[in-house]
Amino acid sequence: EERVGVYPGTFDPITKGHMDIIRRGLQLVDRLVIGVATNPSKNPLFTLEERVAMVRREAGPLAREVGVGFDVVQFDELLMHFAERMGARIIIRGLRAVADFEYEFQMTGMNYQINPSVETVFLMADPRYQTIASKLVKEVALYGGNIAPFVSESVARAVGERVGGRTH
Ligand code: COD
Repeated sequence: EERVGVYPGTFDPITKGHMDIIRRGLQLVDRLVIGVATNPSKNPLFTLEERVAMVRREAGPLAREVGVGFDVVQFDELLMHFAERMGARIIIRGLRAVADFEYEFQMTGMNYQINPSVETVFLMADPRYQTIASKLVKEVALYGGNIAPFVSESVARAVGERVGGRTH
């Protein structure tokens, strides 16, 4: 049986932290579905279509490299319903420092009650990428800071154009 994993997120925008989790996640499954959530409550900088395209462009080559099945799919429903639709038994999440823990703990606990047959797996990024957060990337760009250490060149360009800050 094919082992399918879903890595869900907002990816506004996709960072080197996300990429590191994707690289690790690809080692654990036969097929990885990256679920890009609409997440209107986060008031995203990029549209859903833009985020899906960015994730596909950034992460597609990684998946091809390791030869794992790969899909980027948008979703606007309960994560557990999305996972069921994708035939996934594994949810992959990244865990940063203590701040993430409470939120991830609550979500995983509730998701488990919604569907106990889906297991959530937490992965830690390489220390170089552990502190990267999409929200702060946007803030740094807004004030004209250099975001090159945190996102790919092409994402940096897209963020720079969107916020009208300098990209360096
Ligand atoms: N290092 C390690 N991990 C990282 C890093 C980093 N530098 N940066 C991000 N991550 C991890 C995050 O911890 C997260 O696990 C994942 O990457 C994605 O991050 P984001 O910020 O893009 O995505 P989130 O956290 O906004 O995604 C939230 C969901 C969309 C998954 C959530 O809102 C959801 O499930 N929505 C659907 C509705 C639902 O089911 N709600 C009820 C939940 S109980």
